[in-house]
Amino acid sequence: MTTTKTDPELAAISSASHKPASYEGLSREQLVSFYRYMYTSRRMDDREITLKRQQKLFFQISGAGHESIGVAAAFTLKPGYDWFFPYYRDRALCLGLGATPYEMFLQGVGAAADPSSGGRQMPSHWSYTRLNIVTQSSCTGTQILHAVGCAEVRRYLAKHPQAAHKVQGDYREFKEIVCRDDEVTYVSLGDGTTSEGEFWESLNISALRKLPVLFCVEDNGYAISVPVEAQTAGGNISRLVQGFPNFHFEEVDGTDPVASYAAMRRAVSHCRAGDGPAFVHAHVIRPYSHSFSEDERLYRPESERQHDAARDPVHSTQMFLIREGILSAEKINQLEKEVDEEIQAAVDQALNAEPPRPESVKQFVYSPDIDPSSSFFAAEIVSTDHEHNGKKGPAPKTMADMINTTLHDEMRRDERIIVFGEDVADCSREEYLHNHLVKGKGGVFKLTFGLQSEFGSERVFNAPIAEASIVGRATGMALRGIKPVVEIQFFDYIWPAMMQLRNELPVMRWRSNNGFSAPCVIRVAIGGYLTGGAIYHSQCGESIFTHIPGLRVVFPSNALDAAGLLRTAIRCDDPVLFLEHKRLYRENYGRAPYPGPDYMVPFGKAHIVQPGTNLTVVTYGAVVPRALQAAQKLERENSIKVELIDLRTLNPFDWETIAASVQKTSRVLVAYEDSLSWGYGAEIAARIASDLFEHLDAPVKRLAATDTFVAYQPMLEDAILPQTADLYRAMKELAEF
Ligand SMILES: Cc1ncc(C[n+]2csc(CCOP(=O)(O)OP(=O)(O)O)c2C)c(N)n1
Ligand SMILES: [Mg+2]
Repeated sequence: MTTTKTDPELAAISSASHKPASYEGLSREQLVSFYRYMYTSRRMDDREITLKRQQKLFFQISGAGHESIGVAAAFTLKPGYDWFFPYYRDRALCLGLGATPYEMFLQGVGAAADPSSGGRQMPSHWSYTRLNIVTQSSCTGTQILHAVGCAEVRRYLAKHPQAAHKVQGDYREFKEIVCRDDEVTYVSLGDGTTSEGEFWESLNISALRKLPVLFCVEDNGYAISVPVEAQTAGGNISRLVQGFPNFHFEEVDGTDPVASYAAMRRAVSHCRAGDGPAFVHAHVIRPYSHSFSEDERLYRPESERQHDAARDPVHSTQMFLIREGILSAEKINQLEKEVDEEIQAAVDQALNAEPPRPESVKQFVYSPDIDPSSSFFAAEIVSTDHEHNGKKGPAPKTMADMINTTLHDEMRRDERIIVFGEDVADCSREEYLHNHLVKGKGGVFKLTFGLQSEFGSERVFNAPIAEASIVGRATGMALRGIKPVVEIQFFDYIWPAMMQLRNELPVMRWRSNNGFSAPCVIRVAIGGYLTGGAIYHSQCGESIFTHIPGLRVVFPSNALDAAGLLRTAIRCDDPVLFLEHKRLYRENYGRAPYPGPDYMVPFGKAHIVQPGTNLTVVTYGAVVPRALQAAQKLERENSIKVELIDLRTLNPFDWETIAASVQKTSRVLVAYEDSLSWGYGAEIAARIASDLFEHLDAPVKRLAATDTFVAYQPMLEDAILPQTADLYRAMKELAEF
């Protein structure tokens, strides 16, 4: 037995939910077409397995046993209208929606013309832009949060239809929004995947926001070798999810085409009507091993496999058609012959397809349409003539105020921007705000203060404490053309979102060969020097993210740069991790007058904080003011002139400015707040050592935190993080080397 349900129970589910005579609204012709898709799907799996044995493709994972529920979903949803986040067993679904066998074989052979990924992803990693089938990864469960974010777009545009308008001059020029007011977002997953936290986060948020997400759990009783009773408490996911409000629930024999169709139809109609999410739990089988690389006979006895085989949906549907007099055995033979010929032709064609060019590997890591390093983003400061303290000229703003003002500016300019995160709203209980009973919070650092009051609760709202979902939902929204500017409250708590930040958000464009992309901004409060911040409120760790291709990483050191860089981050077409140093939020250093609502700073352009001739210091973030103090003291006391470079953005970074400076000074110190070993400065130091060796008169030096955590006791914190005195000493030693 592979499920906790007994056969009579399954039979009861099946017969209770369909009346054979009317086939639940499926016509006889539709049933024939239903079977055709099922048979095509199975034959394609078989064919791929043969091709894999012949080493003509490189991997195989089958959708065998999942065909009925897949085609049922395809028959009840609309390709290019509804949205699809399928998983790897959804071949039959994708065929039913309009993907062709040829397209699928192209992915198998890794052809340049593979519409899903251009040879970048394994087979069965579906992505078809024309059908709204969104690129998927191999990670179990990450896609569910994307589906949630995607479904939120319908909810948002219902209230803000103007947001869909196309606008020239920023990412919107390249991001079409098409949204239907009754669209449904389908997402599928296996029984094992229901153990992932992202699944539960998705259920919660879909229920909370009454989103039109159709969850389809394809329960084949196994997750590789782990049976469902060892995976799911009580062995049945339906029982566990019953308490979520606003859901429509179905539990169905997913090998039965008519019952599957009926269940899907009810689920779709609940979602379409806007009544909330739906949950279809389909009991299916897995007649083949997990994948080609796996042998299920190691953990499943022959008797159990035989038992599964008796429920094979392709076989039982064929029998059903004959029994009902819908197709004769002869007609079935003819249909199967036609399909076999179609598959043969598709294989022949795919085997002759060109592979991708090796030179193409760097394409689509970033947007080909907007280069955030270009001079387009070098917008001028517009001076504003306000009075302040009786003096002429605008009041200098802190970095915190400047970020807040920039968010206000950009939200006024661009209705596609949505802000959410933990505590970012002014007040979730809107009536308190409206009745002026409270002033509002607007973030633990108050950076988003007043946004909800100005732009409303559909544009600015609190998210559950679930960081993966903050990034995953943002990804799903951004895929549709919305621009989420979300907040992770503390860098120290970014780690639950790591899977989304490493394997999903920055990979969308590359893995779909530019079919999909998810430009959005993740604002994160980072860093120490807090006097009491301790281990879990002081972390850096930026190099972990600069190591991720596809993700822009920004780290401003002053108010003006924060405004200019945040604007570039929002208007550009790539995902951006925007790191805001908490210690700099309200510092006197780096305050600046408001530069106007269009001020931008391009990425990858460092700022020379002060020019010098004896020594170069390369740094960023909160080390900048400390290094400046040290450099000024060094000049005062020792007449050593330091050229201080503030990188401003870490990916991309400004190699030209570093190289020009080191060629001039021949000595360089790379300083950063994070712990020394494997840190961001290691890459810069290695590059200087490798490319500028002949220009150096001294070894490349690094100064950074100790290889420990950041302690609470201020004396320990001082000893751990690089201080002005440490910087002074290191600069002096290097200058005197
Ligand atoms: C996050 C993550 N962990 C582990 C894996 C390896 N893995 C791939 S499929 C799989 C089992 C999934 O089981 P289930 O969700 O039941 O889907 P099924 O393959 O049975 O259809 C595992 C553990 C993965 N791909 N992603
Ligand atoms: Mg499974």
